[in-house]
Amino acid sequence: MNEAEGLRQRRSCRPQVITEDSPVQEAKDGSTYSSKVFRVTFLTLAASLTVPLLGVTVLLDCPIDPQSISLKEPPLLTGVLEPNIKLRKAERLWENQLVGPESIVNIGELIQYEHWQVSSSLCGLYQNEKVYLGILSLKSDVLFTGTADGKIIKIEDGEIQTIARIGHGPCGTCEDEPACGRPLGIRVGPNNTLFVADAYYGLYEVNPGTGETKMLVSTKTLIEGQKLSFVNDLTVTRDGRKIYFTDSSSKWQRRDYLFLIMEGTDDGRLLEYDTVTKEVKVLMVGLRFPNGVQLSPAEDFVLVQETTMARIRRYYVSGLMKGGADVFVENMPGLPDNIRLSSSGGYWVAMSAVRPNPGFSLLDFLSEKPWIKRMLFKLLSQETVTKFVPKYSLVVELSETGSYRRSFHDPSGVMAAYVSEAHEHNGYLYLGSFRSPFICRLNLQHV
Ligand SMILES: [Ca+2]
Repeated sequence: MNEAEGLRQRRSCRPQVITEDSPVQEAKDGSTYSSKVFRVTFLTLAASLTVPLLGVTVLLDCPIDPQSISLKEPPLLTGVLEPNIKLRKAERLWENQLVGPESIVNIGELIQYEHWQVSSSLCGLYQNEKVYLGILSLKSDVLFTGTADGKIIKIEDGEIQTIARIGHGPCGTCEDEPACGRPLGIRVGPNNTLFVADAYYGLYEVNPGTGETKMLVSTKTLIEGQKLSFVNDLTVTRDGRKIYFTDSSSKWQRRDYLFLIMEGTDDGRLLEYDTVTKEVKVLMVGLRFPNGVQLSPAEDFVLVQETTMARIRRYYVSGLMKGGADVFVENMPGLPDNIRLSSSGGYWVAMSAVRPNPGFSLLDFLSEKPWIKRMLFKLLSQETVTKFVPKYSLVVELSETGSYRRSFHDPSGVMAAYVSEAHEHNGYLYLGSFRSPFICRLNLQHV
């Protein structure tokens, strides 16, 4: 129904309210004049608002086709999952100097160089003399991350430097994102080369010294007849031969991640790229928002975060179970993003949305009510719906078998917001974020 029709309805109802409330009728049914006026006015008002609203919701297109998803009751936040404020002990680094550092790696560089001293001559009359002083070694800790404005940056001695860019500007809005590019997962391969998963462009190798980029898998190439629309994360074998990576959806792009979650789209895949044969294989299909990936320390399986289902799947890549798959952790207390190794042989999992229990979980409430989701997205934008999802940052450490070891919380995301990854390095957890303008660093000795 359009606005003009709505107005016509309201106009046709109003006069009747006044004229029908005659003293004769009042005497017949015994009700007071004022209560009847109130009742009729209320019903008229309700009808005049409901009818156009229903009309609008029926006529409007819904951008998603929501599926009913069955989730178990969320786990109780007790024991090791008991809420705390340990994440608030983190410190913010490089605030407002970078945006959305989703994934983080460190390269501990051992730089060796010959040290010469040049003795200068007076007024350049004589040729300079170089005196050899020996080999000098310098251990430098360098951090790399990909940001929301499409850059791959290097942070050394506190200084931020852009080393590469896979897409091109302008950047900054959702419309710009496909051309700008969005580096998400980042890993270090053998010889300190970087491997990057760009949501819009695909899989790339980046030279951290020169910034030279080399395309490995393009999103323009169909893989088994299906396109890659949302390349998310990657994990690399120690020998650099195989790269396992996720494509979260072939329908939705990164900028529409809320549509992907709310629709429950199940077209995500786990893929394998062979750096020698250059072949891409599909290992898993039918995943609902496959996100972070991590090879086990023994490199016998790959863990895949299945965000919409709040669980971690496992795919065996070697040994007797090769080609098999099972669930590593089910029914998690939040929606898992990236997963990284912990120094104790387990895994760090970052979550930016939790499923509180006790408490109300909007995501669980909506999971089996596709009609509410349809109505919601007919009327509201993704950005508006996002505001209804409470901000809550949660990082859990899992043991090698998938049990919870410890958890760090920041209810309301006061210090660490929108966490996407927990990367452990030298006794610290570096917390990546898909939208915050900083990196958080948590000293593990203080929690
Ligand atoms: Ca991710």
